[in-house]
Amino acid sequence: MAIVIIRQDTKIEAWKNALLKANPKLNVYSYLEEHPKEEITMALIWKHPQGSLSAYPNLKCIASAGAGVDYIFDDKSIAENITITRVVDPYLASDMSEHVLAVIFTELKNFNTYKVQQLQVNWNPKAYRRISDVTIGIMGLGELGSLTSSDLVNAGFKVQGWSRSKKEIDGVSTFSGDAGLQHFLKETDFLVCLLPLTPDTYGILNTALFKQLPKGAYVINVARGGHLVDADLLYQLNNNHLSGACLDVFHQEPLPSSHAFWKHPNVFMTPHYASVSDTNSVIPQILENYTNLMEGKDLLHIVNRIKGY
Ligand code: NDP
Ligand code: OXD
Repeated sequence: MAIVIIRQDTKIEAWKNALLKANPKLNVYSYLEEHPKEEITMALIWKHPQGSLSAYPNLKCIASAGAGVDYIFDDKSIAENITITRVVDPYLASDMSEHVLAVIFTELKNFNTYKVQQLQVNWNPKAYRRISDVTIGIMGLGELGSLTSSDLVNAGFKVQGWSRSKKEIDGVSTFSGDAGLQHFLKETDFLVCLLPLTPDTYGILNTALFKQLPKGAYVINVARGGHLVDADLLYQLNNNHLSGACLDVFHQEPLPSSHAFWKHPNVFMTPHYASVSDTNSVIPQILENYTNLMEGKDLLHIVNRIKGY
């Protein structure tokens, strides 16, 4: 039995070294080196080349090195009987929560406006808002959304959450399903998308949804680019229904240089780096799953293929 690491960024060696540091006897390979394909039972992957997993006839588990698995479902060559797991990690959740809080405070205090004004040598005070002035709405109350909601409550915000099934989170007003969405949106001043990307959630951030937010609402998309209809966001920003947006994720990454978001004064962008799997923190769950796989035991953090997350 052996593990292959497949990803197209520069992090293969870091993951391989971290696995070997934790267990020097492990058989672990980069997909770019010569390796015995029939021995591979687990593939640790992140945005792999589509079709590349078909090279492994004895593959039993695909372990996503991140929380999202939409890129795995996009690969139609993957056999139905292979178990898919994903990362559930305290740093992944707390890093995301810290990112969302930072964006909201930056906006309340007008820091982006002041940075632009500073570069123009322009001294121009603008009224700030307080925590008590706004309601935050979190779409998706899973591992990341639930911690983010609780941290916002602890910071003093009024917080609402929306998910597929109804959730109970201290201090958070929760809504679920299509019926709950309308009520959730009408009071939401800062909308945070933390949904997985599935056929049900693709394009959910669109004109029909934006129109249900109060005028001046601010949109934060830290989930996937596919949730957002870019043209609809631009339209609502340009007609001043929405006051701004902070985007970490895009349909195409890196975002093409010709895209209107780059130069839009009310769009603030980060390069898909809101929260990144911490190798040292994540390795133990990968190794535990590898051992479980060898011993025929249940795996941790299995993705539900029907739900798509
Ligand atoms: P989880 O699977 O733990 O939670 C998903 C939540 O979304 C659940 O509450 C689920 O509802 C809800 N949901 C799913 N489908 C629907 C739907 N159709 N309608 C309403 N609610 C729905 O995911 P995580 O919290 O771990 O991660 C969320 C996403 O964040 C990831 O899929 C990934 O795309 C993104 N991400 C982005 C990062 C970045 O750096 N930008 C980093 C890490 C993750 P229910 O509880 O009822 O099932
Ligand atoms: C993830 C991500 O899904 O980094 O983990 O986007």
